[in-house]
Amino acid sequence: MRLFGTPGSPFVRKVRIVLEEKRIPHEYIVEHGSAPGSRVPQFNPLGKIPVLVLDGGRAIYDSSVIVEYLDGVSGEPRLIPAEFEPRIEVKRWEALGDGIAEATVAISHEYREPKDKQRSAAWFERQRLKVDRGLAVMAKDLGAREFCFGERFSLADIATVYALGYLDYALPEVEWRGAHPDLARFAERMAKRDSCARTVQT
Ligand SMILES: N[C@@H](CCC(=O)N[C@@H](CS)C(=O)NCC(=O)O)C(=O)O
Repeated sequence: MRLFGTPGSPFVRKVRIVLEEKRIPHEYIVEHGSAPGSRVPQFNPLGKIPVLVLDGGRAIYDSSVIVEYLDGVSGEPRLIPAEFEPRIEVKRWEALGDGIAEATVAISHEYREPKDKQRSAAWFERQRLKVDRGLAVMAKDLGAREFCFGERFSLADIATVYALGYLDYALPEVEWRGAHPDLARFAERMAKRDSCARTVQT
């Protein structure tokens, strides 16, 4: 199978951590959907990365569906619980990670526009609130526990890793560590994990 993506994308990192955790053989192709001649739109009509292309040519997107596919077709370690309630809870963490990452992507892309073309201060404030409120809920729900959900590493932990990692990468001025020491402690521990260390955005 082939994964199309770029190292800067938090959603691609999500999938790469899952591939590493589950040791699934694959080819990682660094390609953005809007690059001239990109093959991404041919596999994902939305032109977005990540997109996973199976050996027979079947394409899977977006990152949530890819992760569910990878977890379903391979064995241990299971990253999404099979049982209904735990499954919903882990997927809620994923939604939170995605939402924080989406708001961070939106802010950092907007910063690249010339000052006079940028959106209003109210728009920036709305995006920033998504990040701040999202982090506060992550911190509260994690508390002093070792893992975001249950007693073992899961997609909930991965969601927190790519959301916080992308924040550091794209908006380093957001000082979340001081406000959320539990998240800081968690991030420090996760940074030592192979799958997280190998996919870190620099
Ligand atoms: N919900 C999608 C989001 C993917 C996404 O927004 N990818 C960005 C890169 S971070 C992209 O390809 N953007 C190009 C575009 O929107 O045209 C997922 O989880 O895969």
